[in-house]
Amino acid sequence: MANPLYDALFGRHQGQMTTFIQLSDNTVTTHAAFLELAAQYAHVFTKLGLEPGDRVAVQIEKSLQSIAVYAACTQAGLIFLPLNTAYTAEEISYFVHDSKARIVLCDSKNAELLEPISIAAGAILETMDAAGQGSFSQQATEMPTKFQTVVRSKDDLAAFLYTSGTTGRSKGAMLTQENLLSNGQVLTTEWEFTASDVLLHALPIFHTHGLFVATNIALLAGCKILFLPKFDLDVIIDILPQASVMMGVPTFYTRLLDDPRFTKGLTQHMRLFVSGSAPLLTETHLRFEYITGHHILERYGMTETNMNTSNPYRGERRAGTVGFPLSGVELKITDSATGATLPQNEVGQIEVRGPNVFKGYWNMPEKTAEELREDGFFITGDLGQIDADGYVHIVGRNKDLIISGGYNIYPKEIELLLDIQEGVLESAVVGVPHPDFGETVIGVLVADTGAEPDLEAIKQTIATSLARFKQPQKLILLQELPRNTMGKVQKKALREQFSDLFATK
Ligand code: MLC
Ligand code: AMP
Repeated sequence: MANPLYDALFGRHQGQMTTFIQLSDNTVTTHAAFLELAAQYAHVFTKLGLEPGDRVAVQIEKSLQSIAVYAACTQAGLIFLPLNTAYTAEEISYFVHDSKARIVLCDSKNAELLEPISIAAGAILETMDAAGQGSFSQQATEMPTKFQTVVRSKDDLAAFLYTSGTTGRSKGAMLTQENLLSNGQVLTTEWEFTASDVLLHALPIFHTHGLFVATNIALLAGCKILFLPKFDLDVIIDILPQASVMMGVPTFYTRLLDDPRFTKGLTQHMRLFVSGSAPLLTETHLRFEYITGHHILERYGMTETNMNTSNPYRGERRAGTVGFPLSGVELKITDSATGATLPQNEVGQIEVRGPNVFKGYWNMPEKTAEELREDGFFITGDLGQIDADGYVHIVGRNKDLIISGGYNIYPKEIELLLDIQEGVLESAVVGVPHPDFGETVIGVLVADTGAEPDLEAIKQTIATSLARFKQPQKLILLQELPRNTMGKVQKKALREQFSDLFATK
């Protein structure tokens, strides 16, 4: 095939008058019309001088047009690099410089802020707002609606997704056409998607879950997407009768369960509810079953690997587990000190291998070597065990990571900023239980001798550097940080000490 990913996701829908996307105002776009728009965008990229393999950094709101940008990148052989809309200019600057992006596509309202950054990085700046309008779309209107698809192989890179790290420096995970395609195909089959499904899509599309799981599956199955800009409880409840499948992070499901309108009657017609990106509490799984009669299907994945495991579509969906390795994915539990495979039921680090596993971190060979073994196994940083029936349980993390509402936050990045604030000697950032987001961020500070750090001023200062969801919900001043005999900060003790901070809604 000329371009395996484009052909499988998009090319085969050429000329099809089937509905691809339905927006919240009920306007629909057919596959055929969508592909014409994507082809026009591919022409704009070419006209701007981009060549296959170039990175396209995109920080725009979720829209039909933003999906067309993804399709255009695939068709033109460009590397799609989506960025969280919550990122600050400082964060964007890092990603654009690190990836050496050739173009930055941003919302018109951020253009003034991002222009100097783009210029400094040698990138072109174009705009696209939430309605899909801007300098980029403007140029597309004059372009032909057909584009000669650029030839690619399955090993060519299709996307970079940045993921934070324990060192505080974000890493660009390099994903190939095969990584995305193989995973999408396996999920489409295992979750029995067909063209008659209707997918309720309220996830952001700058992460694996909303883009490579939800969108790619719908494209592979050829089904319709109810495409919502974000999770809005009222809209979801309103539109649910039109859907057959919904995908979400646990926060989606706890919010729905807390609403009296969410009943068995409202969900009876649904074929499937999928959860992932963060742990779904057993209690939530059971409450969902009690209210709706549906068992949420929980699966487990990550940026570097796409999806690794899933509870079965047919068969027992076991609460508190993430099911079995997907077809083609090998998963083992190993001893973190020796790397030896551990027997069933023993807790160790989760390692995975398969066509889903990424090619490494962009320009970080050492980081790649630390996590991706020569034999192809990727050390996920998650701790788990496999029970007697083969179900994988995630029991913790070997990495210092907080997951808030499905977003990953690495404490190191925040600690590095807190440590340099006036009057601060040192800091520790931990995640504590939160009724809506699962976990939320708090920062514990120790003052320099005799200093009295101004916590409000610190909050304001770090807000210019960190996306809102990473900013500590609370800063707490302590005399000293708890340490073990080796001098290492005991984050577990801090998590326990402050576990009740957000206990009630
Ligand atoms: C928003 N806020 C958050 C937040 N989302 N704070 C902490 N954690 C979050 N996840 C903050 C906003 O900055 C704002 O702060 C306030 O909460 C309300 O903002 P909002 O925009 O109204 O929030 P809402 O729309 O309700 O968003 C919450 C959410 C959203 C849970 C619906 O975060 C979401 O869609 N999360 C999904 C993330 C996801 O797709 N993850 C997949 C990663 S891929 P203030 O103070 O200004 O009011 C991956 C691999 C895999 O992990 O396995 O899938
Ligand atoms: P990210 O790096 O944003 O892709 O997040 C990946 C991480 O999310 C994984 O390493 C896990 O820690 C976590 N994760 C994803 N799905 C699940 C799940 N179903 N249960 C528990 N943790 C999950």
